[in-house]
Amino acid sequence: MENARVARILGEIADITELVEGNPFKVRAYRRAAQVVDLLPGPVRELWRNRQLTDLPGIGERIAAHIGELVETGTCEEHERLMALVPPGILELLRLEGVGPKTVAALWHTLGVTSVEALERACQDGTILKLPRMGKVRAESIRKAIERYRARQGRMQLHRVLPYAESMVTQLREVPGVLRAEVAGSVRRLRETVGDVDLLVASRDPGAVMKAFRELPEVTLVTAEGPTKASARLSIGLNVDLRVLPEESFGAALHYFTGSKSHNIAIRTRAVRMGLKLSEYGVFDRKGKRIGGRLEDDVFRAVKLPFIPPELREDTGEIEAAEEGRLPRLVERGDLRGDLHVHTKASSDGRSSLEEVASMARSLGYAYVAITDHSRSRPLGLDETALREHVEKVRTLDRKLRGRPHLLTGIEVDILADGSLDLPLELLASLDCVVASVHSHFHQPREVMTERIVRAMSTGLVDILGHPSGRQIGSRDPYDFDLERVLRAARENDVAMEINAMPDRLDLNDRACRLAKQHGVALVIDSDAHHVAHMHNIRYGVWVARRGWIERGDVLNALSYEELRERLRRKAHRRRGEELEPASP
Ligand code: DGT
Ligand code: CA
Ligand code: CA
Ligand code: ZN
Repeated sequence: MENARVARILGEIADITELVEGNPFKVRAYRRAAQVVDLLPGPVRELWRNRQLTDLPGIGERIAAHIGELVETGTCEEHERLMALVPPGILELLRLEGVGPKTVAALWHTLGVTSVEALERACQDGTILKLPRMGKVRAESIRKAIERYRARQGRMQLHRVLPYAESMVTQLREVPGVLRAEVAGSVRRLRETVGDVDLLVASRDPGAVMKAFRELPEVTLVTAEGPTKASARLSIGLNVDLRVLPEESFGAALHYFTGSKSHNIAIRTRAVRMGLKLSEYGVFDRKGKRIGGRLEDDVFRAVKLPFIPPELREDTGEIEAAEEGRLPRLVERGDLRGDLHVHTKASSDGRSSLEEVASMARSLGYAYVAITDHSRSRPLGLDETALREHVEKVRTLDRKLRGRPHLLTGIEVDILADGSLDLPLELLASLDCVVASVHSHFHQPREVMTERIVRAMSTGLVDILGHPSGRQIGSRDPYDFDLERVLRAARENDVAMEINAMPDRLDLNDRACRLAKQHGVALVIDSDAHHVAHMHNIRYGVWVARRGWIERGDVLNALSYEELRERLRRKAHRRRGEELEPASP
């Protein structure tokens, strides 16, 4: 419930420490802990109450105690102590790309600049040039960073918002007189970021709903209120809009407020062409007589279309597809038969044992899971010898498990700067599943990065390209590469593109997934779990796939174990064939 808040406060402890005390170990520890908490699929409160916090990677006794304090009291002494040391607003400066703690400290002490607004002014009137080592080029890049910051401001990642939205809906459903309550807007469409939360309620007693809304623990400040509408600020710093309607309008309103706006406009235009009027209150005929609106499907039926899943409602071809009966049957969480990218304790940053991974896979209903730890170039990654030993362990446990679930041997092998793979090819060829990923030299020029990835795939040894764009939402932009060129090479070499389900990656994103499908490239929805708890995050990847029009048949890990084996085996055969008979240039 409050993971996002706990993560934010741990992150602020890191930021202020970096600014005023500068102990780099402490900074790194808190930053890492913030990320771990942020990516947890369940409430951090439960882990604290069950004394399981210190099982998590990067959470020691000290940080666990802070989290406990936060969970129990809402504040934490260390955070308050540090906050008192810096002017309010200064931490926001650290959110600007290319502005680090050294610059922020200089801005503060030399120019008295302690907020984004003040920095913007300093850029405009040139006072920023008084800072040591600050030239026109650097000043301009700071100005651009402020622009980008403003553009992304106010949107929040879906996984941080969803628990709040769900909790509010659950509480509103309990209010006397309430018949239905749903989340609409971008949250229902499962967009990766959310501008505000839209809630809809059908009730016989709007007054009771408004009162209950004001009293929701998630709501901190009601900013506008009428008899059937309200807007408020949430504790996580986002707005929420509430609409209360009579039951007969609920379906029409659900369609309208689910959006997107451009989808609505297209549907409404279609309705007008058919001589109908469509609004959030219902569907009406030429004479103004209500012909539907109680159910969302009334809207689609009135305009003679099948139901379009909310994830597709972006006016990017879904209406035409619906008309022609070619709407995709979107992949579902239940279609997935396994996870092909999971880390264990064997390499640096994994925290769960093989046995724990196997047992989590079993409890998720998987038939198989691939063990893909890091290769030698990453700190404490596996070298040849370590990988051979690890593979033996995986095979031994696999025999013991007798298919509950099947374990696949594998690796997440680094694609080195020149496109070569980080381990000997014969060794990679002996594994069941090879994920290859870029983890370094992110700033290569476009052509170099593209060729690097293509070269790695043309070894014929790569089954999956891991987190293909390298982005980390809110902290690292995707690297510059030619996605279409990579997709063509993926198709030629039978490489699946990963949809990495880590909520701060979601990589590929929805649009790129759709492009991959159009290129005839398979997708694979992976957790990239570094702790078994992360394996639950797979749902975020499923949502990206759904927004990318992906069906079960496009997804590698929707194959049964036998089908998957057959496919990996075919690929291995082809590989050997090619070695005997090198392809002509
Ligand atoms: P967000 O909040 O930026 O993540 O995105 P949405 O889609 O949730 O947008 P929001 O909250 O502004 O509005 C919710 C829905 O209400 C939107 O998806 C479609 C509908 N809507 C809002 N404004 C208009 C409008 O001017 N025309 C039409 N046709 N629909 C609108
Ligand atoms: Ca919204
Ligand atoms: Ca809204
Ligand atoms: Zn990786």
